[in-house]
Amino acid sequence: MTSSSPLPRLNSLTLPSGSLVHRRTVTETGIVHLGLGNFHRAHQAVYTASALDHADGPWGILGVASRSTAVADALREQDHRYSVVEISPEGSRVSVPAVHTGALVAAHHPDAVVDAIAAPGTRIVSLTVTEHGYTFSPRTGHLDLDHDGVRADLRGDTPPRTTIGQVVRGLQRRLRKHATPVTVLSCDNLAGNGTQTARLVREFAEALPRAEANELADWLDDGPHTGVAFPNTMVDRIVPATTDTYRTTVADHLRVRDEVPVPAEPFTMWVLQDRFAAGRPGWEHGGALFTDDVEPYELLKLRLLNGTHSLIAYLGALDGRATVPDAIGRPFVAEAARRVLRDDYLPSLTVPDDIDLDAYVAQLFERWANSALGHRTRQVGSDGSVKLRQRVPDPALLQLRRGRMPHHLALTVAAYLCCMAPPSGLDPGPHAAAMADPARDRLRETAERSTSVPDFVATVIDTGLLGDSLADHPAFAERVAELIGVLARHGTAAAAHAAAEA
Ligand code: CS2
Repeated sequence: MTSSSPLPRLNSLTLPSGSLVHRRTVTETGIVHLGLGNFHRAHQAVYTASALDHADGPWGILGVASRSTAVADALREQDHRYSVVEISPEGSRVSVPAVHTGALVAAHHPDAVVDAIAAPGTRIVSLTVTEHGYTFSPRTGHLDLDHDGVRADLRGDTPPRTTIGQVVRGLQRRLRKHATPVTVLSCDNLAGNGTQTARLVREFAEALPRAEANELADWLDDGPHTGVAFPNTMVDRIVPATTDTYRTTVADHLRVRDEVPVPAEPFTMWVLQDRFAAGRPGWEHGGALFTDDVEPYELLKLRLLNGTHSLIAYLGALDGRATVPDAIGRPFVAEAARRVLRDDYLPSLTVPDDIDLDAYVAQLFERWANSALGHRTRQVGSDGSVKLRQRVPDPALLQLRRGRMPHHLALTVAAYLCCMAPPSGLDPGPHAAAMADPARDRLRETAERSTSVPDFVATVIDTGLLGDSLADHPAFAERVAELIGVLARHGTAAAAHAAAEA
């Protein structure tokens, strides 16, 4: 804090005037949102605030955190207010969306989540649970029926704990009580996120005892009786983790204490299919774009931004860089980013007519270089086993089938594996060590059992780290292994040069 006298806590009474505070009082909950992290609070919530500024509607949001109590507790203490701090090199801009009507923690109140999804007033169930939260098998992409949580949720003797379990049990209760239509809206970085969510939901429903499966089948079917819509969406805004710096910024700007502000870049984009079963807020008033054909936008963003982001994070971490702007500031990382984007991702894309590609790419580099944001390599590098599955295999296969080696996609996988299970002689450093990943232990065990780096990479690819199909192209695993060898012997920059020179 910059002030010596303690500041009052942000809440509905201390909302200061003269700042960017949305002053409405939202009372009716129409949206149940699973995943109360920073991204949702700086993206969908902000669009919802703009929609409600334009016209009232029943679009208050009940935010559901999966396990962590910190945000939900703080929000309750702050009458569900928090601030969004937009950070650019030119300065910060603070606003308070004020669209949440409640906050709960699913792990503590699992049945309340099912009830909320089933409530007649709920029109949209939205999700930002990260790639990891969808409990699909990285190998097959299907619902992971061996996952302990999925198995428990299918047995159903306790309230559901997985996202897909919560959604299906909520829909089941809804169907039994009143069968009012509802939209399930995935806002995560999955290719075809609505389509994938619909499939995972149906796979869960089909794995239930026959009578329950039959009961749900019609309602979930994409046919005339369907009661549930699953629109596809492309979401984009870089949102780092909260630190004390941002709490101080809010204190300076608003003269109140906010324990859970959300930092975000100024850029924001949302493209959605307009297929809602029970209405939606006027998100277009916040700048959202509605179109029938979301896929080209999704793939453009998922590959050019997210795919390249992964390479920047892994190379940067191995090079000792804590943040994405520090990493992209290294000329060899910037060059590798340019090459993966242009040579390996771009040929797999159809660029939407309204996107000026050169401007889009130039803007990506500016966004990554936003040093005021301090986005950490460890944050982008976490959960690589589930993220890379969405980013790398399809464009890699396209190139391999055309007879071309996607060297910088191989470099992405090589750098990722060096962060997770480094070959002997390589110290990946603290930023790689801090990356959380559900596959880390398995990758280490595989490395220990392997006779050589090529043997390790082949096993990892053959056992489906990037889906099934790359196993048909052993040259890809060989190239990954070569680049790991260069990285271990000569360093990160040398590996990037080796990828570029091939
Ligand atoms: C990042 C994304 O962590 C990651 O994997 O690539 O979170 C990225 O910052 C957002 O998708 C930007 O919209």
